[in-house]
Amino acid sequence: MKTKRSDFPEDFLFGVATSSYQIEGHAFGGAGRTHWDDFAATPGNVVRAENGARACDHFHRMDEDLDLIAGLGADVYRFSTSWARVLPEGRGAVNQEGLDFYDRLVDGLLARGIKPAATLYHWELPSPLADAGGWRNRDIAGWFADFTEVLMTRIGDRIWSAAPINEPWCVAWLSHFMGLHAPGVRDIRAAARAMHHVLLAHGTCIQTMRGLGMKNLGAVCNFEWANPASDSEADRAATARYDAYYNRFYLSGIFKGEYPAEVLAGLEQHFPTNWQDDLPTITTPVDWCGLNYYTRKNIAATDAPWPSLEEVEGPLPKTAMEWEIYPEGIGNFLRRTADDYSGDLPLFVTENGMASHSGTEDQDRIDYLDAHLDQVKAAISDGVPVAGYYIWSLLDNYEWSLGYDKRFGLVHIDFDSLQRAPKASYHALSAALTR
Ligand code: IFM
Repeated sequence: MKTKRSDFPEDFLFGVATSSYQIEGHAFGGAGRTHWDDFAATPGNVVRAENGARACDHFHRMDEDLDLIAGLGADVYRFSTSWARVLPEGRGAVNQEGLDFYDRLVDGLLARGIKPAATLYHWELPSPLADAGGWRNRDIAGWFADFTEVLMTRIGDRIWSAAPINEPWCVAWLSHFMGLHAPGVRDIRAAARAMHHVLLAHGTCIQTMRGLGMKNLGAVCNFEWANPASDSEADRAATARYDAYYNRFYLSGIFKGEYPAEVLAGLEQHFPTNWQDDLPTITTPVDWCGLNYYTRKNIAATDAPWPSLEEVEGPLPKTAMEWEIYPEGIGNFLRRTADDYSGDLPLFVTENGMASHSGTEDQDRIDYLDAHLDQVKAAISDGVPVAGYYIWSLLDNYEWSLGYDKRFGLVHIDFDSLQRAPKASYHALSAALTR
């Protein structure tokens, strides 16, 4: 690997990221049913109808996995907590075994000198809350605040940083407009409501954690660089619409208390009545901003109803996800986020990485990481306050509707034996991070 820790500022943090449903094994430890279990059980939604019932069995192998993080030389571990593991019905009765699990995880990290960075929601909504309308129901902001209170009353005193929701675009658009993630809805009004409610729940969660005295609270959004498929005016306007609902909507809400004009043009009629009254909650101050970045999309205009666009295949080399490799995108987004939204607040690349078919000899992953870290370095040289970088992911894991085939891990998982095998990228990174 070309990158070295010494290329970055002394206090720059390197970490790895995972999420609960993708690694833990949701059948274990008294967790409740989630809308991902339901979505995966519905024929046609997920490759081979795979689900997270066993995943990497991190629930029983946590110590081995924490040793792998320590062996890498990582400073910080970004994990998520499952709402249904803590509150199996989403509300009411607490599963003490779930709280005990996250308590052991946090203590296990601290014992190894690794900072715990928690994300409260990474997509596994408890099924009873999905029955009650899930992200379409405004009450979710209160349900989420209650979950936050229960969880963080137990572990918040030892958490280094926390973010409410991973990738609001996926929670809202991918899941309620495109229908590709649970709950698999394809409905513009549902999507608009989910977009607004996910931001409202972000705000109530931040307020709850502040109330508990927690510090270092942020937001984690995902970004795809939007590139016009041609130079035509129509394609450029379509690209601006894509950029608005994908990349700018959530930052605009959180940092400016407004929604982009291009989004209001298509969605205002579908937002909840008096949505503007929620903006003070949505803009509750945060301490940092996290960017998840993987690829760019090439956008062309169509005659379909708003947003009247489609993605077209681009010419760049692709990962196993068929995503174009476009490292410049992360540099562009870091600069734009600081310039237009977050100012001097620390920025973190909270996810970056690739799915590869190369097995344990994954030089392609090493090259991908080097190329993206070069862009992060350049942004820092330009004065952008980037404070850390997390690789997605520590382990090969459950890649949602694509099942277990898309391997993002620095560590290979044999999904029969559950044996862990560090890949070439793990060893290269471990050497790069040596102090
Ligand atoms: O696996 C996902 C993760 O859950 C959220 N961010 C993108 C990753 C790769 O698709």
